[in-house]
Amino acid sequence: MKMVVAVVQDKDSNKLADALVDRNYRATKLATTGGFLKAGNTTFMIGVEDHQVEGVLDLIKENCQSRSQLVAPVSPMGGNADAYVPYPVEVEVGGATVFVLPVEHFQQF
Ligand code: 2BA
Repeated sequence: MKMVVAVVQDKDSNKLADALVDRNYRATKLATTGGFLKAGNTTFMIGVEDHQVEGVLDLIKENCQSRSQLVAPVSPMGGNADAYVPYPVEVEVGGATVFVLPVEHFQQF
């Protein structure tokens, strides 16, 4: 068994959740925050049999698109003004960041 952990953008999360239910995959959605943008994103935990991993990855790929996002400048406020960038910077946020982890034991009570 594997645990697929996928960090996706909030905009894609409902579409992906619906697609997972349609295909009978079980998932848990967590409200998370990206460390860099400090903006909300969504993390899915999807427990599947090994042979289902490719199907889940395809579904994530189909339902999550990459977009550019602007990072607002943060005032140095006593910090190092040399590193301060006074204008918004555009970053490309991926469709999904995915980790596939082995599951040692699975049990439901
Ligand atoms: P954030 O950490 O908010 O990152 C958003 C986007 O900002 C990233 O998109 C990347 O394009 C950029 N970025 C992140 N750290 C950067 C840095 N140190 N310098 C320059 N640009 C940087 P993605 O790479 O597609 O990541 C989207 C979200 O996925 C991340 O949101 C984070 O929540 C998660 N993520 C990405 N890589 C991860 C990892 N290795 N471990 C855990 N979570 C990760």
